Amino acid sequence: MIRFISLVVLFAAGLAVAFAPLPAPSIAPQARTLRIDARQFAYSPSELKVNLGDTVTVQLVSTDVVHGLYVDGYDVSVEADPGQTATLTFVADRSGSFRFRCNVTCGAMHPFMIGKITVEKNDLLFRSVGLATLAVIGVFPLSSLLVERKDRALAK
Ligand SMILES: [Cu+2]
Repeated sequence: MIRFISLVVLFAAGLAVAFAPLPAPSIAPQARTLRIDARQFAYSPSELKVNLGDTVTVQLVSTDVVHGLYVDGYDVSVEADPGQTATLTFVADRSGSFRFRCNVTCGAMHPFMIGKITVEKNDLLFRSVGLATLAVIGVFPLSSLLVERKDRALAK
């Protein structure tokens, strides 16, 4: 009976790990608007972080000459005229680190005008690790329950 209760407790814990809401930063995908200032020969900020599944809107503001922004791995780009803001929207559906670079020749140091966007996995990873841990723990009461049944059956 105690083993049965421990199984129920484990099952409940599994449900909690799988479905309980987590604190704010790791919640469902959001729409994010990020402003990036572009000037010869840098972006500001040059490093961005979003979560997997976020809808990312980049507002590229050029403060001197024409600049572009191309995101490696996503194959999306935008161009901003001097003093203007250009908008690029995409869904961050691939996790990892991606370079973004200027794709408009803007001067001598143009090839070095790069930045990085990191798309972080959301909480799915942590939930699956939690469930796997519970599954491993759960094997022990389950197996001892089965052994006990078999012992009882043999005793009869
Ligand atoms: Cu450039």
